[in-house]
Amino acid sequence: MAVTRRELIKSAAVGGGGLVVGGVIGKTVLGGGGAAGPAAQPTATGLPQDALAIAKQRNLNPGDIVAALKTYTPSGKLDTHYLFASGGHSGQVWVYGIPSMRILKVIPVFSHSSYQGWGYSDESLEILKRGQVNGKLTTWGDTHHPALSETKGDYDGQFLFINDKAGGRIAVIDLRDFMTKQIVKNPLIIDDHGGTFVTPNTEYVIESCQYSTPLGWSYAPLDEYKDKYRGAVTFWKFDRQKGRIDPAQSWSMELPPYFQDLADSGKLASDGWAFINSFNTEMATGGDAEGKPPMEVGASQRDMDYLHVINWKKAEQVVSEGMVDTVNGMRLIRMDMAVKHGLLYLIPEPKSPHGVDVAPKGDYIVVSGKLDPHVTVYSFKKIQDAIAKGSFDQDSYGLPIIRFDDAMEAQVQLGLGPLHTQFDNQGFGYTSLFLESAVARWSLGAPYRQDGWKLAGKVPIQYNVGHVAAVCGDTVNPLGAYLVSLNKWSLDRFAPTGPHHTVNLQLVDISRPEGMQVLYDVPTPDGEPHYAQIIPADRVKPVLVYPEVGWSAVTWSKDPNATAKGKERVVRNGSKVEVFMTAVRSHYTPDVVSVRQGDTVVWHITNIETARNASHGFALPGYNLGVVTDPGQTLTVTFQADTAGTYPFYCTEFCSALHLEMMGYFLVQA
Ligand code: RUQ
Ligand code: CUA
Repeated sequence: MAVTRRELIKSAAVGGGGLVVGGVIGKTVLGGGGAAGPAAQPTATGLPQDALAIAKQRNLNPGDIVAALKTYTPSGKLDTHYLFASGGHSGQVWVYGIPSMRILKVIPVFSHSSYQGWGYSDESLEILKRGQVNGKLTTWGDTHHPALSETKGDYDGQFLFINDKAGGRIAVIDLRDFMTKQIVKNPLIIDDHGGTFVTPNTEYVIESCQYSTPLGWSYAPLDEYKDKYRGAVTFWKFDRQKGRIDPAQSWSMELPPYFQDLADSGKLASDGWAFINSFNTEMATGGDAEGKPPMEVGASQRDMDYLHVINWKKAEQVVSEGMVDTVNGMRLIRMDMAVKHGLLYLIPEPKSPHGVDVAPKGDYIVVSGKLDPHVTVYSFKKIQDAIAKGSFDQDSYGLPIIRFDDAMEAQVQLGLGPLHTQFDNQGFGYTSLFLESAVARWSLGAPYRQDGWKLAGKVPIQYNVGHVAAVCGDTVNPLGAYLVSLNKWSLDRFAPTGPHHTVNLQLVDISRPEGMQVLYDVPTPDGEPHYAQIIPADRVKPVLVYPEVGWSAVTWSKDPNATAKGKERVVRNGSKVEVFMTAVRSHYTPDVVSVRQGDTVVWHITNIETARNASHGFALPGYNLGVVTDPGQTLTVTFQADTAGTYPFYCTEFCSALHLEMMGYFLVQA
């Protein structure tokens, strides 16, 4: 039945959005009242149509309504910021929009994604293979810390780096198409944690070890821990022109087998330096079955662990002069060289430290001890003065230890279980309090604020907050506005879904001097984000279709196997069959491919669409193959036709009204 324009208008007038919005703005919220009349009748949702009546029935208080108005993003309106969050042991990266907290994309990195064909195309498999660990194709990861590329200490929106704690690996994602382009395996360490952090012009991507092993993780018994086990930090050289890490230009520094933890790069005042904290300077190795203290007890005996302070500019010099060993192909500065050339210093830091965060001007370094109610603030100037003065203590490896009182600027009591700190544009720091389930706001001393180092407020968080991320909150120009707390436990926040609970991300308004306000909760569907970064959306400039038809997302140039319309073909060469196929709504050309059992099939697919959104999938049941081509993209799948049979292939993306007809036959004759 055709609907007339008049009927449309009439239906809109009775129940439609226009009237209700008018009611909210014009009458209910601003003007009050207005619960009478037909709009007040409950609908099938059980809710009345009048805004104030809805608020009343849903038990929304004025704060809730303000939060809703600050986050609600009407259909068709875009978010103003991107949040790039690690996906924890999903091995992926997630992209959210702020303030709506809508999930925009999952970027497959270390793990397969059948939705995006990641790990099934030759191109993505090749990237995963280069990142193999111990010669094993490693199809998952534990992503922790995303780092946006920086220019002069500000996010430039070009690249994103992410580490895999479980594999000691780093990935490079190009934000032109939000795709992973490279995975590098660290040849010295089997796991990492202090990655990724970039130097202010993305000269280097920093990755440091977590759990010590002999370098290259060769075997050594635990009673040789002190002599044979080591930590390490790697400075991966980033080639911005190529958009790739260059392992040949990268180098590492040997560190003591203290479990290195979070890291941060110096900037402005401290440009050229890097900071890494550590725990287990006790060098505990477990052994509870033999009557030794359990690992976590053994690793928490001392009151102080060590902040590692590294002069990477000078280290770069030492590397270029060849004063290095080469271990597994990686240039390595040994500890004795580091001491000799003044590249590495330690500073005591209290008490099972976790986060280390450099303040926006690079002048202060903030360390959080998980078992200490304070954050400890070190002055970079004091550190430099202590180095110049040259009176140090020494650890058992002969590394110089700067005395705590010589380097410490302030200790600010915040609460229980401080972990990670971000900054805003008002001279405040924001520190997660894990044990207290809160975020503390505190004022930095001069030159940031005149009111001195002190706590300035807290907001409760649901629950067990790990990292926090504020807008550009770890750059030289933090912008304040929003903070997202990445909470480990959600407990009672969401409708239950069985015993495995989701993680909870909370959006917090930090723009108001009078206090912070939690605006919105969002459950994460598949992983545990550790760190995240927030960038204004207009700094990221992705392409909407690939620049030319026949484009390789990997080489960012025309793919030699691109197939133009009309040039589709099947080429047999002995037992190798090469298919040059195009995909366009709603057809594959060719749509019948016949081979003989045992043939090697190399199947090139070019999506010849130039229209935004017109992606086509390619599913080949029976061969465990499923890939997706985006508009303009060419990719390849190679496989052995090892099992005879009749295999319909089809498009997995509902691309058109004739999407179901977008299929063909792959015939394998015995
Ligand atoms: S972290 S556990 Cu950044 Cu607090 Cu990895
Ligand atoms: Cu192409 Cu569905």
